[in-house]
Amino acid sequence: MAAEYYDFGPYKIHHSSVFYTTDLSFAFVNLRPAMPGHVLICPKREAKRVADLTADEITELWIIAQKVGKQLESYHKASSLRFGIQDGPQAGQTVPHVHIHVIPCRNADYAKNDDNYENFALDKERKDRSLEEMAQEADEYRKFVF
Ligand code: AMW
Repeated sequence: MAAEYYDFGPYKIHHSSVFYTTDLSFAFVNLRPAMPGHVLICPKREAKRVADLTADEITELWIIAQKVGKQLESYHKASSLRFGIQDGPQAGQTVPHVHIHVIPCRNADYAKNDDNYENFALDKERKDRSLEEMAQEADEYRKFVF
């Protein structure tokens, strides 16, 4: 049976925000997305750092990131993707549970390289979305991510 909540460090991610799962991983929509389609891929086991992951976990995370990235790029009519891991607090990691950011990018989104970094790192300054809004986005993605 599917879980009601998934652990993401100290947070509980409601299943309505989760749009794809495998044995070891889950993909979910972002509370404060940097761009439309900015999602997170996470191991189910609460591993803090990339060095804590097993080979199977690393493999699954990147296979899902590839699959989800391809589908979200097309859905959001984007033309590039940003994949990112902030591995440890000094690298900007705010949630101590490994996660890959997948961010569809369009022409105008990243005019300068510096903006890239800002858009990715300053998500804590954006407003939290409602559970309903996140559930709606996850419902959309569930229709084509499998
Ligand atoms: W990190 O700075 O640890 O690389 O990224 C943390 C990410 O998790 C951010 O994109 C942030 O918006 C997102 N986030 C934080 N809390 C939640 C939550 N409860 N549900 C979904 N996403 C979250």
